[in-house]
Amino acid sequence: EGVGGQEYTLIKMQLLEPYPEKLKFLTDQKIFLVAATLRPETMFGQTNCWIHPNIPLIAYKMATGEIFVSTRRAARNMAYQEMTAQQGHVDVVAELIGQDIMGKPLKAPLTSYEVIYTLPMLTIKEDKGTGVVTSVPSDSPDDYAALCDLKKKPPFRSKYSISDEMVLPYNPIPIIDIPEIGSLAAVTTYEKLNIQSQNDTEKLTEAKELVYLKGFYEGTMIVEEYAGQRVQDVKKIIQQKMVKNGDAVLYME
Ligand code: A2H
Repeated sequence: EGVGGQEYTLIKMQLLEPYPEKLKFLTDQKIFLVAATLRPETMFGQTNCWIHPNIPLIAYKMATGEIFVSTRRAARNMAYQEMTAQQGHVDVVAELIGQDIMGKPLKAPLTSYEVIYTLPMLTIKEDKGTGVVTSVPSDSPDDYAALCDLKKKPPFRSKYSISDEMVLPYNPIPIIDIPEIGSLAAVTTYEKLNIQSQNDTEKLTEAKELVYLKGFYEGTMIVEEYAGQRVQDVKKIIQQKMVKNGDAVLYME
């Protein structure tokens, strides 16, 4: 678990009050679920935030005074990247599991949805990124498959106390156009390969191979201020803008 390999952008998804039971004592303090992404330019298309119901998470204080929520492993890495007040030390304020903050409202940068919700994804890995994943179903087959599972299966929603309003109004937002695939690449590919669920691993691997490379190398942005620009040309610009605005931080692992 060394520092210095992959660079992720951590998207600060702000938890809205009233806070869930386990975080109530932090009322009036700013709390962010921090989602690790390799595709900061896709944040215009966020529809929800994925967490795993059973993965342990912690809330901890950053050098800025803000509270972050992630796996303990990611927090430790941040403590060695000058993000916590004391080098190598994590100031833990609460211990949770995903389900404790499931179905909660968030405010996320760049997306056109004013409020989005934490929803369950069962394929999240505990040992990668922060354990918190932002969902962009227009461009990520994993995200679209998991969103479809929730939309298609009311018992899956109720199992995790997710209400219809947290899922049904949220649809993929066209943000990137890819030649021959179109502007909802993940949706088109999911349908073409007849993917059945988020556990349809083989087909999802194939879908991701089709969508990711083409999206990055041949994709063109179609959101207003970046319309017509190539994905690879705006990725860094959009990342830096979010960092400057306090909506994101960089993180290595
Ligand atoms: B990406 P890599 Cl639109 N478990 O963000 C499972 N998946 C995780 C994760 C975890 N613990 N942490 C991060 N991820 C996802 C956006 C996106 C992403 C798009 C397209 C492709 C894409 C929206 N979700 O990733 O194993 C996050 O999803 C392509 C690989 O470090 C993160 O970026 O390569 C990506 O996987 C990191 O995966």
